[in-house]
This record gives sequence, structure tokens and C-alpha cells, in this order.
Amino acid sequence: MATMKHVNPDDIRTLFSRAMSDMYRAEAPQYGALLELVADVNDETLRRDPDLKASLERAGELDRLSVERHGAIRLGTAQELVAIRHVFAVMGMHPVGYYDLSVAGIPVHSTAFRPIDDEALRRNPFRVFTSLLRLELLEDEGLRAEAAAILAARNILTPRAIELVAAYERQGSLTAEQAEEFVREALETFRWHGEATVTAETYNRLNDAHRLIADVVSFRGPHINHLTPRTLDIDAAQAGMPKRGIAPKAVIEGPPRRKCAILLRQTSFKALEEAVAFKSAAGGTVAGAHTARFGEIEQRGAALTPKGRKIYDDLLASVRGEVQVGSSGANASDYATELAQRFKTLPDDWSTLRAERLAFFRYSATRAGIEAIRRDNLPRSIEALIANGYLRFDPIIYEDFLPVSAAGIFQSNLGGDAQHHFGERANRAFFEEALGQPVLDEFDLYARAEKASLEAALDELGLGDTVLKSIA
Ligand code: OOG
Ligand code: NI
Repeated sequence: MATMKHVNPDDIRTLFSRAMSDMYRAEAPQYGALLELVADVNDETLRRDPDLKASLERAGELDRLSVERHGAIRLGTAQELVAIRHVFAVMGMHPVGYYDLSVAGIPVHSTAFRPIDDEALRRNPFRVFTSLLRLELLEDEGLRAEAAAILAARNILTPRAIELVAAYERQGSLTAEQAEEFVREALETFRWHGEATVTAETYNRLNDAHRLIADVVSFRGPHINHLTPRTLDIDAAQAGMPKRGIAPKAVIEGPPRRKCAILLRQTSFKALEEAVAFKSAAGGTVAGAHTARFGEIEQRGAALTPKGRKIYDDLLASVRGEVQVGSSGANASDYATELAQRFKTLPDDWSTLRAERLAFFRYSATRAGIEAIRRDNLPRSIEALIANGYLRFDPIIYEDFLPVSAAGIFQSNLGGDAQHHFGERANRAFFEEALGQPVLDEFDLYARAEKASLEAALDELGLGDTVLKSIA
């Protein structure tokens, strides 16, 4: 038997994210304009900051600076969620975290399918924010049943994609040829379909219940609703959008600009109106429009520990309790001022963030430390090793999402000012039942990465058993 070359899931993810980018650029031309803006802002930032450029170069990140870091889809049923879980597993993406959006009046709950180990994240961190529609939150029973019946009749994967997922599960991997075919087939699931599966009358009823319900239920599958490249300066990108004819959302979500970047800052352009052909009762189609797809940019910083995250959540809530930003952008500048002001209480230097256990760090042995082994004069405590320059620490990047930010992105792109109230109806157990497995805990993943890096660094310094490895 001829030997077949098997492909690493990380490489399939890279093929997939590239194919998605090409497809989305063709589908939503304004997204191409956003990518150009991001590339220009990144070039300008690197020109002004040679140290940043050198450090990105050392980390091997310069080449794929502006490539997509995430996308988002919205699913209709538990069966679809399970099917998608199998598809993403082929690409080394696993469900991490639970996000309840019902608090914000959006009838979905979500997870992020993403790579989880350090090496896979380094190779390509592409992740997909995946939401599941919660029809159970709808009051109108008739509409609920109608939407459920429409969803039950669709198949979001192609027959060949299903076969290739099965092949992956049987073989434990895909051959290069299978991987390419798999990506082509998977793309079909996320493609935009201008032909709705419902009449304009049904669409309007779904839309009146909630725009998001119309978006999920009226089409053949879970079209990708945005992709998100990485920017080195999100404030400059936000300011640059109008000059290129792109309408940004009112405010940047997440923490304010800081010396030590934390968590995730995001902004997006408003969803565009796209032509849709609705079914007509008389046969044939009727022309209409649908608004759901947009472009987003992100800038990531350090992952916070539960203690740091609690401070972040409380500070953000206090700002939002004080200043409400209207969908038209009223109060946007007061919000930014208040945000910057209140976040001054959160330390903004890495040493304090580490000493107070507010953020997660990756430890490494320094050259000076390795040279000191020969002289056998290494101190025996982590703090002393750091103070002597034998052990260094760098922030671990936040790889997940923020529920309040996600709600802001959803809202600015659903359009309209209709308010919905579902109350706080988080139901992680229900989501996990639909998913068919528990979601992984993001804090646990960061804590493990931190611990593993410290153990490896101490082993490298020959101190494996002599220094207390725990940093808690
Ligand atoms: C997802 C919105 C959330 C993010 O980056 O927080 C999101 C959606 O609109 O489906 O993508
Ligand atoms: Ni997003």
C-alpha cells in the first residue's frame, strides 16, 4: 500500500481560515476595504515602533499579522451544533467557554471553537464564535413551532463533508488530498445564500419576533456573519474607518487603551444590506433584502486570572451603569472618558499585574540564568530568580471572548432599536446537553499553560526539584 501523507489539524485550520477569508472578501467587498485599512494601520504602527516590529519578528508573527483571528456563525438546533463540533474537531478546534447573550436581549448562547494547546495556538489561533439559537425563549408558541419545523428540514453539511468527518474519525487524521476536499466542502456550509428558504411573509414574522431569528431560520445554512483580522492599533483603525467610507460601530468594546494591553478590544463596521430572493407562494421568487453580515477588528492583550477578571467585570459594569451609549453614537465620547478614568485603578505594569496575580504569564529561563548554572549560584526562589534576571515572564495572550463585548457587537449589527427582554437566562447545562459534551474552562487552560511554562523553565535552570514550583 502506498504511504499516504497525513495532515496536521493545525494545517487544515490554516487552509480553512484562508479559504474563508477569500470567500468572504468576494461576498462582502467592504470587508476587503477593512482588510486594507488594517494592513495600512499595522504598517504605520510598525514604522513608528521598531521595538514592536523586532519583537513580532522574533516571535515569527510578522508574516501573518493581519490574517483573520476569528469568525462567527449562528446555528439553529442542537443537531447542528453537534455536527459543527465534529467539523471543527477535524481542524483542531474545541469548544471553550460559555457565553450567555440572553441578558443583553439576544436569544442565543454561545461557545468558541478554538485550538487549545500552546503549539496549536502559535501555529494558527483561528477560532469561531458559535451561537445556538434559543427558540425556547420565544413567547409565541406557534412561531416557535414553525421556526423549529423549518430548521428541522435543513441539512447544513454536504454529504461529502459528512463522509470526510467520518474518515477523519476512523483514520485519526486526513490525507492531504482529503484535507483539501474537506475544506472545500466545509466552505459550502458557511457560504452566503441569497435565496431564502422562506417567503417574505414568514421572514417578516420571524424578523418581528427578533432579527436574529430571521437570520438563522430563513436561510439554507449558518453563513459566516463576520471575519476579524488583528490590528496593532485599534484606536487608529476605528478613527480611519469613516475616511474610507466604512461606518464603524459607536464605541470600541472591552477595556480602554493601556500600556499593558489586557483581554480583548474589538470594533466592527455596521452590517450591510444584501439582496435576497424570497420564495413566493405562487412559485418563483420575490426580491427583498437582509442585513446581517459585517466586518470586525480585534486587538488582544493578557489573559486575566479570575481575580483580575472580577476587577475588569466590576469596573466595566460601573462605567456602563454611568454612561449609556445610544445606537446612533450619543455619549460615545463620555463613555470613552469614563472608561479610561475608572480603569486607572487596575495596575498598568506587568510586574504588579504578576505580583498581585491579576494576569497569567508564561515563564522562561534567560540566557543569563542558563550561564549562571555553571557558577552554581542560582537563588532558590522564583522572586529572586526574576529579580536577578534569570527567569523572565511574558503575558499569556487572551484567546477567548467577552460576553458584554459580544453583546455590543451583536447589537450594533442587528440594526433597529427594538428592545427585547429575556432576563438573565444563562443555561450552561442546557447548552452542554445540546453540544453533547461540556465546554472547556478557559481559566483552567491559562493556568495550565502558566504552570507548564514555569516547570519547564525551572527544569532548564536545573532547579526542577529545589524551587517551589507553585506560584499560587
Ligand atoms: C457574534 C458576535 C460576537 C465577538 O467577536 O464578540 C463576536 C455574532 O454576531 O454572531 O463575534
Ligand atoms: Ni467577532
